[in-house]
Amino acid sequence: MEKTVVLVKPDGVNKRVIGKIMTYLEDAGFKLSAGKFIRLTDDIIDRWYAHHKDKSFFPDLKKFMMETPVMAMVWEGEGVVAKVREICGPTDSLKAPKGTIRGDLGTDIQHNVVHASEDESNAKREIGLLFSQEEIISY
Ligand code: FUP
Repeated sequence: MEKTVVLVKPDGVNKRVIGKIMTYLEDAGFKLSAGKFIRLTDDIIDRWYAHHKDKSFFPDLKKFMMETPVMAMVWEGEGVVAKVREICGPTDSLKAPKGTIRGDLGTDIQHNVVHASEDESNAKREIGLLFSQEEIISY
């Protein structure tokens, strides 16, 4: 079954909206396959955001992602990758419509509460960076 990775970022952890975020995804019919707090390291962030490494915002983004542990989750379901991206809304919380996670709970482009895998190949890559096979259950 298709899987995707969702991270509740440090702003979401500090705002205490982990449960709310899980409810958006459960209410959409998806199943939680794995979940744990992880303190992202320098090395994981370099690999996670390899495509952004040369951008001016990268040092700030890295610092932000290390402020607290993140709640890392694997969600499963039909079409889960694209549908979860829709539920999260566009990257910039200020432009995200109400009803999306970022529109309802985010603050700006950096403090956008959640990460969700971009496509299936990235989902597989991200699962491999954060989870072992034994940590993931299938329904
Ligand atoms: P997304 O796929 O929606 O997570 O967005 P991107 O891959 O484009 O960006 C990843 C993260 O970089 C965003 F979640 C927030 C951060 N970012 C900034 O802080 N400033 C920017 O101008 C663009 C992205």
